[in-house]
Amino acid sequence: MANPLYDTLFGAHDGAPAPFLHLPDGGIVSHAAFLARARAFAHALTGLGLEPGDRVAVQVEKSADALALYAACAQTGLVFLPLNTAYTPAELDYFVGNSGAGLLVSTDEAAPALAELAGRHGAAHLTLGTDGTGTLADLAEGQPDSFPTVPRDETDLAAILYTSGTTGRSKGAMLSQKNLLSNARALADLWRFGSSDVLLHALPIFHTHGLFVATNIALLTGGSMILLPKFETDAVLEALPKATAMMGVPTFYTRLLADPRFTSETCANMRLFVSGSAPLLAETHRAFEARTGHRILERYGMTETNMSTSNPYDGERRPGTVGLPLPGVEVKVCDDQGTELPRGEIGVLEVRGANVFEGYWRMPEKTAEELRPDRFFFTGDLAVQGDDGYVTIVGRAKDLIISGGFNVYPKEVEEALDALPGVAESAVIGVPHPDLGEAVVAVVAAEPGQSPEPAALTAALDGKLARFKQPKTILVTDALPRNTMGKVQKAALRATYATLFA
Ligand code: MCA
Ligand code: AMP
Repeated sequence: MANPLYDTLFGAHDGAPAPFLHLPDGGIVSHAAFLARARAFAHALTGLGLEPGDRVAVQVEKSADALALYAACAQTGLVFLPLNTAYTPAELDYFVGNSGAGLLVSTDEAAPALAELAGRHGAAHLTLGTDGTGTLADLAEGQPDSFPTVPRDETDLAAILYTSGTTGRSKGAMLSQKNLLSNARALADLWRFGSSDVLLHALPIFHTHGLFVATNIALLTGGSMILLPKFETDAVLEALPKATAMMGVPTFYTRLLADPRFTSETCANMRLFVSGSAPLLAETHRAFEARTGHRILERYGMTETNMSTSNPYDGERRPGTVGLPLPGVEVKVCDDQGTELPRGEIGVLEVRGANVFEGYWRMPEKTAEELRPDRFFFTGDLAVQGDDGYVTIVGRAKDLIISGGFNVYPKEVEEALDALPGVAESAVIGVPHPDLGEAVVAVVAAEPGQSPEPAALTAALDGKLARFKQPKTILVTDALPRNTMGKVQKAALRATYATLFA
């Protein structure tokens, strides 16, 4: 195959009149029309002088055109680099600089701040709106209807997704065509997706979950998606009766359950609900089944590994577990030396397979720290595997907070807080939250004689950190609790504030 990713996900549906996207305004985009739009974008991109392997950084709202840009990158051999729409220009600066992107595509609204930023890094800058507007759309106007797909190998990079780390700057996870395709095939097969499926898509499209797990499966199988701009309960309740499948973070499911209008009737046409990105409480699983008769299928993955385990479609979907390794994926639970532990013991989960990424962009040392020479990837998640193979995620060896499915690394928030006047030091923790699963909370020790106001600290973080990373609550104290070694006792803080949002 000349370009496995493009040919398999996109080109296979060339000319197909079947719907691909059902839009919020009632419009329908067929596979054929979607691909025609992608070809026009492909001409626009190559017309800028971009070469295969160049990175295209994209911070745009969710839309049919945003997905067509992803398809155009696949067809031209460009590396798609999607960015959270919540990131501030200060955060974006790093991603554009570190990736050496040749092009930054942003919204019109962000253009004034980002055009200068792109120029500073030697990247071109274009805009893309949600309604067919923007300078990329202008360039696509009147382009020829055909485009010769650029040949690529399955080991070539398809995408880079930045993930934060417990220390230091974010790392760009390099995902090859093989990584994406092998996972899409395994999941579509396991979850029985077909061309008649209608996937309700309310996730963002700048992460693995919404972009690769959801969209790639619909593309691979020639199905369609109801493309909602975001999760909003009313819109989801209205769309659900027309859908056959939905994928979401646990917050989607707790929000649906909190609404009495959500009943088994709403799900009359549904065959599958999938959850991931954060732990789904067993009680949510049970309440969902009691309300709808559906057993949510929980799966587990990471940006670096795509999906690694899943509960079965036909067999037992066991609440509180993330199921069995996917076909072609090996998992093992190890001690901190990397030695495999007997079944039933808790350790760090390691993963190997065609799903596992190629390494961190231009960070060979970081890659070597987490990707072992035998290609097992160190996930940083604490897990236990039963004799029957089912994996349960029991915690995290890494200092990570997952809020509503978004990852927040305490270190990044602590560094931003520590730099503010009146702050001696800070400890950022995740506290159980009924809606978000975990909420970001900061405990700040004031400098002697100072009493910084929480509201002023929050205001000072604006523009520095995306809002989802900002603490929902900042508590000011005289000193942080420390153990005899002088280390801040985050576990004690978590226990103290465990019921803050109860
Ligand atoms: C929005 N806000 C949040 C979050 N989302 N705060 C904390 N955590 C969040 N997740 C803040 C906004 O900054 C804003 O703050 C206020 O909440 C309202 O914003 P809005 O956009 O209306 O929020 P929402 O509609 O309530 O969004 C919550 C959400 C959304 C629906 C849970 O965050 C979401 O769709 N999450 C899914 C994330 C996801 O796809 N994760 C997959 C990555 P203010 O009022 O202060 O301005 S993980 C992954 O891909 C791995 C591989 C995997 O396994 O899947
Ligand atoms: P990300 O870095 O955004 O790819 O997030 C990956 C992390 O999300 C994993 O390392 C886990 O900590 C967490 N995660 C994903 N799916 C699940 C799940 N089903 N249960 C528990 N944690 C999960």
